[in-house]
Amino acid sequence: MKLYITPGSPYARMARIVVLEKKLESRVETIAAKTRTADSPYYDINPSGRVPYLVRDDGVGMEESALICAYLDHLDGAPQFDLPGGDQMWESRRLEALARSMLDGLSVWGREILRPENERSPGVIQHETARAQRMADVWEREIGQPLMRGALNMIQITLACALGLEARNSGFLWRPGHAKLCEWFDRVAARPSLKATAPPR
Ligand SMILES: N[C@@H](CCC(=O)N[C@@H](CS)C(=O)NCC(=O)O)C(=O)O
Repeated sequence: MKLYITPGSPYARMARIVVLEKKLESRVETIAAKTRTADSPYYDINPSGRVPYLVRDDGVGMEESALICAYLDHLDGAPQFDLPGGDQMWESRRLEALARSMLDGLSVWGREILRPENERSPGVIQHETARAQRMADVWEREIGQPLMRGALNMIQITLACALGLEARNSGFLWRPGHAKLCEWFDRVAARPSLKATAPPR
């Protein structure tokens, strides 16, 4: 299989973490794609131009980090990162949505600061800065949840990839006042799969 990524993409990082956690390196070739470039040859592979993108062994391509992570996790018939069902179903899905919401906002902010300075929108940056602060406050309250403390799952992977964007965005200062979140993040970020996929600064 081929997994198309960019080194700085938090969504691609989620898929890269699953590859490493599931020891799929020999089955999945990770390829850096040229995104956001007119006429990139990558558009012939994935017309949306986004990463992550997984081209399966049968040649069929799939996008969306959640789908790709689930597919990779299920390859061996023993998924580890699925959210629980039963009594915990709605709570786990609520938390996953909360982590995804934070990540989506940070990605909008990240895209804005990658634009040439004269094209950046101060309004968008202000809006996303405030959203990220509010979301860090929420997560400081939620981080003690058993689902965030137990075995690695998709909620934890998503939140860790969101908070890890501090490396790429000097304005994303989520640590002050969030001691529990710092303790949680630093512990999860020390896992080999997270260290190996840490975004470039
Ligand atoms: N909802 C998608 C989001 C993927 C996404 O936005 N990827 C960004 C990189 S972080 C991208 O490929 N951007 C290139 C572009 O927009 O052309 C997912 O979860 O995979």
